[in-house]
Amino acid sequence: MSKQVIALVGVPTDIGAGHRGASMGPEALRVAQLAEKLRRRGLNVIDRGNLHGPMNPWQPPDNGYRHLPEVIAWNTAVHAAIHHELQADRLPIMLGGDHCLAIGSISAVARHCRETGRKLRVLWLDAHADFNTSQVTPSGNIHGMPVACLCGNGPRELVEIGEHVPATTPDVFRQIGIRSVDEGEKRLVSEARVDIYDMRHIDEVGMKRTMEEALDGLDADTHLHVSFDVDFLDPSIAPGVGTTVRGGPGYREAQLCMEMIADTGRLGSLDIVELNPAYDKRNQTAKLAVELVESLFGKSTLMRGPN
Ligand code: EXY
Ligand code: MN
Ligand code: MN
Ligand code: MN
Repeated sequence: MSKQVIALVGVPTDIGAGHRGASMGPEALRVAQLAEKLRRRGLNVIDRGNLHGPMNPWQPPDNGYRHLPEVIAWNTAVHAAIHHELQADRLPIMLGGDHCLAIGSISAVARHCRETGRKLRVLWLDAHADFNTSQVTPSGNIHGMPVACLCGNGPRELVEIGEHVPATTPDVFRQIGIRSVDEGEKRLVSEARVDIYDMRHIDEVGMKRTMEEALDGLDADTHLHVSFDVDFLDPSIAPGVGTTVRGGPGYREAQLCMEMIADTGRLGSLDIVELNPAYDKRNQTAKLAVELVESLFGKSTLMRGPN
């Protein structure tokens, strides 16, 4: 991993969210020195700057979706940019932006895995399952739908972004930290048998065993993608998101989660999404996200090796 180049791709939009402000996420992560901190760890980091797309027209849902044409445009750009970095053997970090953008990034990762004959595993760190459809969504916000879209359940233009339809299947996902799932969405995740490690599971068996379970079965041919929705974290440590849900992992649990992912040596791509500076104080949530990403790239807070 150490020789690999990391490419930061900023995607400044809140097009899929129910609150404005995640569009400022990429800049907040830069202000928190994401690139510099990773470079200090000896990693080679290129910042590609930001992608461009339509502005947020802030309209009500139309046929169960808010801003569908704009969500398609942004995700088409994300798919192309992330696939480009993967083809050049770089490790892309998508700086969101809201979580609808994972449709573009993960469809690109899935396509790259098919092209290179690798297996895909996605760790979905989130308070939410993001498995809604237009029929069951309480909001029409597409950031509540990316996992469903990636598994073929969504509007045709989003489902087809990855060329291969569906882009991927529910069995590649491991969802961790889940504590807010809508009624209709519960039925859908259970029918699709999505592997969900909810907060009750983490409370009962601890983060260590949860991560051992979620990471079980990885091998040398596995590409591990982490989709890190910052609302995964407990709002007491991470207030800078639009969709806080109390009862999430605390600082040490989140660190352990990242450290155990780092230990696998299989991390191939990352999304950092839903960071919303409009809700933050003194950029503390961005700084915490950067600290956790440092752990994801091997900075242990424990005295087990070079820091
Ligand atoms: N499940 C709710 C909805 O679909 O409206 C909330 C979704 C929030 C999605 C966030 C960011 O992960
Ligand atoms: Mn590759
Ligand atoms: Mn999410
Ligand atoms: Mn969420």
